[in-house]
Amino acid sequence: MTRYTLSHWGVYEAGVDDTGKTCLHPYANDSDPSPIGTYQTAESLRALRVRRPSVRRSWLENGPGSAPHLRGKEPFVEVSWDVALDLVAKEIARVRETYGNTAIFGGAYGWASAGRFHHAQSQVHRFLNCVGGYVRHRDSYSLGAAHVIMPHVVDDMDALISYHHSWDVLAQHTELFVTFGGVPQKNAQSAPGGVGRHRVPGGLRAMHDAGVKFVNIGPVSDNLDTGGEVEWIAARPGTDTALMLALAWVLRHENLHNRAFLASHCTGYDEFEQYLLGRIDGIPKTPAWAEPITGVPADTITALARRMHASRTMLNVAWSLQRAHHGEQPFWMVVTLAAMLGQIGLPGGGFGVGYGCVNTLGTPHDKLGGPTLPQGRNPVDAFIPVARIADMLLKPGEPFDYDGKRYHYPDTHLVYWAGGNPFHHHQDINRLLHAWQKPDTIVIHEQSWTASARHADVVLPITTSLERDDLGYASQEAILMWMAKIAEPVGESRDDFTVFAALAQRLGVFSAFTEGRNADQWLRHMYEQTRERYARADVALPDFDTFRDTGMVDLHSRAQPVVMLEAFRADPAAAPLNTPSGRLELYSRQIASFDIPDCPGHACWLPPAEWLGAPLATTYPLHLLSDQPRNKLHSQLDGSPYSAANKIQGREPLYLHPRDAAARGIHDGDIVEVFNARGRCLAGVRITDRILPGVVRMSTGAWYDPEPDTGRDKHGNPNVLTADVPASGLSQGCAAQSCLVEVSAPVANPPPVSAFDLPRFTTAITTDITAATAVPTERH
Ligand SMILES: Nc1nc2c(c(=O)[nH]1)N[C@H]1C(S)=C(S)[C@@H](COP(=O)(O)OP(=O)(O)OC[C@H]3O[C@@H](n4cnc5c(=O)[nH]c(N)nc54)[C@H](O)[C@@H]3O)O[C@H]1N2
Ligand SMILES: Nc1nc2c(c(=O)[nH]1)N[C@H]1C(S)=C(S)[C@@H](COP(=O)(O)OP(=O)(O)OC[C@H]3O[C@@H](n4cnc5c(=O)[nH]c(N)nc54)[C@H](O)[C@@H]3O)O[C@H]1N2
Ligand SMILES: [Mo]
Repeated sequence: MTRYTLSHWGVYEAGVDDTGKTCLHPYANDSDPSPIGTYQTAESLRALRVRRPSVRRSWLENGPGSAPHLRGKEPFVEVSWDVALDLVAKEIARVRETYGNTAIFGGAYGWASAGRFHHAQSQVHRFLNCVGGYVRHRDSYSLGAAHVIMPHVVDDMDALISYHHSWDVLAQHTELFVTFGGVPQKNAQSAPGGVGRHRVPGGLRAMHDAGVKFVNIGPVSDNLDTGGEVEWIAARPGTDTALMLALAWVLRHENLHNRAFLASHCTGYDEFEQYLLGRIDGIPKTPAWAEPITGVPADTITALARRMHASRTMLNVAWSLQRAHHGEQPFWMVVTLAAMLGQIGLPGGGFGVGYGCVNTLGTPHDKLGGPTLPQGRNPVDAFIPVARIADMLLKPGEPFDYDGKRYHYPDTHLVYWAGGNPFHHHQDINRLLHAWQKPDTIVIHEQSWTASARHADVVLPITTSLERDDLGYASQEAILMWMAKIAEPVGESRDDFTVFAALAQRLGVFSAFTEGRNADQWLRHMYEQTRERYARADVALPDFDTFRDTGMVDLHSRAQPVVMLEAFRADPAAAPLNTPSGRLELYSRQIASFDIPDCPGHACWLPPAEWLGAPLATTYPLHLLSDQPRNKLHSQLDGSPYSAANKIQGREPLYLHPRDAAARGIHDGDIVEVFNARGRCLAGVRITDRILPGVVRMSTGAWYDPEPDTGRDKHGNPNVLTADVPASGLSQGCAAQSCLVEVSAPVANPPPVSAFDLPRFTTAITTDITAATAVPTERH
């Protein structure tokens, strides 16, 4: 019997290595498996696990709110599960009774692990709903700006992602593929909830073999590998909108824009054209105008616009473009430009929003949906746009705008996190550190001693997906999996469900939370529900026991070519879009009516606060891209040998151009300090000519490792440098890519990295732990 596991990096089969230890082999039917996932069993990761419930010493001894400035600095005390659960239950009850449920932030953003039942976010949300609700988050770090702008313009992002042209359609019909930000295969290794088969490398190869021409626009050229020639147009980061405007201007000027399509399928082209031609601000958006902004010669822009018109052209933007100040604009503009070309809805033409950013885009599979754990109803209305966490903590009661409405930040006393790592994902960690002192209590469920665990008051040890049975279903990956337990839990770790069930017991909501089922019964129940639903869609699934014994249902043979927006093209009245007009909105009355200065009613060029053309560039002359890491997923598995192999003297690599290296006396392999007014970190140098001069790139994911006295990060976490500012007042999305820095000369004798040393433990001074932990009264 084969035992499988599903992870964000793909399907793996459990095996045994030469030494008799459990190991993972890639799924035989995956032609381009990711190596990342095979390292899940690495010994070095085991060493980083949280083994027992741990409580920060001051919090344990003096109660909630004690010495919050010592979070991340003082030792932990290991306690028994009973003591930890009593403490947490008591604190939840106290915060509810004293301040109400709006004082509980349960946003708990993060990718956690694949698996539909042991899905950390569903578990924490379901539990908090059972105890009266919590403040939630909206949108994601991935697509903060896009989630808010795109429903106004074409459709919501989740829907859009689900119906991109499939790779076979691109290979067959596309002639010219123009992408802003590449088609990064390093990113397509992953998809939230798992990958069935990695289809991006093969998809790109097939396009190349079919003769498709590729143009890659952006500050780096190492993000598009087709096996053949790719034309790289080096452009400054954050300037894609200006470049697209100039392309649009050429189409309009040379009368190459598709007037019929603009009239039949779009609304608001005329308003946009006024801006394009300079009738509003006096500035026609010509190639000559765009050249000094983007660094791309005007002739190159003109020639590309003509080629785009003459070919079946697919335009693509990476998600990174919108993870920036004014990040709504490139996404709105790519739709506008594609609308002017008039090929939207034709096979292989139009626009894509993120081919390669995860494996999902271009899938030929239908959206059947997988098993889900119901989260219940949240009686609390308050929410925050996900990336406004530090603002929420620092500014209780203050207003914020979101999608045209005004809301207020709640007053947070308890932060409850499960399945994410804010000290990895949030911008401007030094600001976050300050904000992190506000709550009385921070509880986190974690597998490993991440920076977020180290900065919590109560850390509850959680199993990995290898240590529990689960159901796996990766959206549109055509695979339904029995994720078999293949290892024993490390230390005293428990799964999130078991922890929440024990807390629910203490808080008098056990039956509401569990519905009388244990984990095994939930798996059976969720599978049966899925089986019934699939039966209604004429997909026969085996009975539960057969499914569990075979390990997976592979629905790959159901693949069908997908032509994006085909029905809308054929008849926009019969198949309207989900926008107010039912059409592509190149000018949005609704957005214009919001009257937001940093997001007007049509796509436009708004310089970011930080870019190479900003006044600040005289002080910090390098644009830092903090992209997604090749050898891990965010901070997950950073302690693995695979991630370690990519480091330089144990630090995250900083890629920079030979010219910028020479100007600073830097050589490949040196350790340097990267800095700006917000923070400083060390990094290892990689010199490359596949990056634009003036731009440096350091991937996210290195575990935050501050020097105690200076706060300088020793390991290379770019979020000590990035700005915690919103993309705009429309979306409040994460704007990590708009960031200027300077890089020092080589640092002699850099201090050793200690990110993977365990935190300090001590025994409590007070031995009377039970006195502090009287169980709260049961409430029903
Ligand atoms: N500068 C910069 N910052 C960025 C980005 C960027 O491009 N630049 N990208 C942003 C983006 S797009 C994202 S999505 C975020 C990602 O940020 P996160 O999703 O927060 O990052 P992860 O490292 O995946 O954190 C997941 C955590 O969940 C834990 N975990 C795994 N499984 C379980 C489980 O079953 N239960 C529990 N309780 N815990 C579990 C893991 O140990 C890990 O610590 O980062 C954002 N930050
Ligand atoms: N291996 C791995 N895969 C991942 C992840 C991971 O951590 N590891 N994270 C996953 C997640 S959560 C997400 S949201 C996606 C993110 O997907 P993206 O947001 O698209 O990923 P990035 O790697 O940040 O950026 C993609 C490319 O855009 C380039 N770029 C950056 N800024 C600009 C710009 O202004 N203009 C242009 N033209 N190009 C620019 C970057 O250098 C990079 O090569 O990746 C997913 N895939
Ligand atoms: Mo993301």
